[in-house]
Amino acid sequence: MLSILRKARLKDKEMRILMLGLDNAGKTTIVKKVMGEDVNTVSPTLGFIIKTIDFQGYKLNIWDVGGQKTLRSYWRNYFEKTDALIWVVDATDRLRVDDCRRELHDLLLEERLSGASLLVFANKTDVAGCMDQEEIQESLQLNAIKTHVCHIIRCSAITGENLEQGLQWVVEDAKKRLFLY
Ligand SMILES: Nc1nc2c(ncn2[C@@H]2O[C@H](COP(=O)(O)OP(=O)(O)OP(=O)(O)O)[C@@H](O)[C@H]2O)c(=O)[nH]1
Ligand SMILES: [Mg+2]
Repeated sequence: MLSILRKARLKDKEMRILMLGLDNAGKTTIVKKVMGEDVNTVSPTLGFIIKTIDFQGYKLNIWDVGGQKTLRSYWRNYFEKTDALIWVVDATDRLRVDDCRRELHDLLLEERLSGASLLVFANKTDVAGCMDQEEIQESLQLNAIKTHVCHIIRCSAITGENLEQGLQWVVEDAKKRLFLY
């Protein structure tokens, strides 16, 4: 039933994307940059923000949810009807990479997210000395993920590098699934 509804929405060229990750990862900055808004005025998200982006003929409803520790228990309120999950990682934050892995793997156990594909944005790669894609892939144990289609891409919300390529993957992957059912 869920897959039928999902398919119907995809046919309408509309997708619901849930964007999560630890606080300070750059989720809100990514959304702002994609929308062409000023990225110098972001502040921590205390609830959630929904932004609709028109992307290659698709209407992407992006749910950007605050990642502070005290807010993470609310993430579950946003799982319903998610077509794709975007997990944003701060590539400069080596100290919390274990935290980041735990939160991600916990999330993937959630049944309501079982049909969603996963894009990992390795963000802030404009910063010298940050973790590279391979290091993040290892630290987050992305290769161990068997339950979801998973793709990692390095990006920068400040320069805009690879943001569109990331969304492109999400849309392409959704299109592929449309023909699977
Ligand atoms: N250098 C650099 N800084 C970034 C990048 N993306 C975000 N930042 C900075 O990181 C800080 C946090 O960004 P936010 O977008 O608020 O992070 P968030 O993930 O939305 O955080 P919460 O809302 O608390 O969950 C801000 O000071 C941004 O300017 C990036 O790609 N490169
Ligand atoms: Mg935010």
